[in-house]
Amino acid sequence: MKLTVKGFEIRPGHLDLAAQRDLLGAVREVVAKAPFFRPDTPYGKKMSVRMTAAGTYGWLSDKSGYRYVPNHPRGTPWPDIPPQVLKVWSDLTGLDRMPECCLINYYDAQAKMGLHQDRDETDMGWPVVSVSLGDEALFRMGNATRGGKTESIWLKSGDVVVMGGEARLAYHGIDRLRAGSSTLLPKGGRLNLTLRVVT
Ligand code: MD3
Ligand code: FE
Repeated sequence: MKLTVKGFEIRPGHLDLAAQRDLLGAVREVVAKAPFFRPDTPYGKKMSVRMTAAGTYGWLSDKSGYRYVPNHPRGTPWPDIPPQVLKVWSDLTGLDRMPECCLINYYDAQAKMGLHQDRDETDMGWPVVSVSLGDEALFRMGNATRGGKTESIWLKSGDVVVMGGEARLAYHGIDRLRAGSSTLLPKGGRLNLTLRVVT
């Protein structure tokens, strides 16, 4: 099924295998400096998705809520966003302004992300760019208000999505992974990079 929400632009296979491996190498360097952690939700459970970030800000969830912070929970600044990642942003958005956050989500075979809006950024006029690496994931998107119809699409390794316009404020989430659908990550699972202007 093709998503029909205005402002949702998918580039299937934007990254070839060599580019995916190159990005994966860059992500591993970030993760070596800023290890994955499982954020606490404000309602007391841990998220099933593991997270870390690169850039001047990383996104954090804990008992006090959601926000962007300049440091990893261990107290060190987030690593720089790798140049290969910035190139994806520039190539797809054509913007002069660079993203301030590259959130890195890791999904194991059981992980999922409930329907939510991304609204912790100052200006929702900037697009969000998402890069999928590894196992395929069932992405679901609704509208800017809760409830109502949703549409689903499988995001595959190398796909890049640009969310702007109405899609920028649409509810979205990840229902499940198709475990074993990609060999990019030796231990399986899925990485998602989301690039955002935060301030
Ligand atoms: C639609 N990540 O990090 S990426 C998130 O696959 C997030 O890890 C999912 O939702 C993931 O917040 C979905 C696709 C995506 C990212 C940001 C969006 C879709 C979006 C922002 C607004 C609307
Ligand atoms: Fe989101």
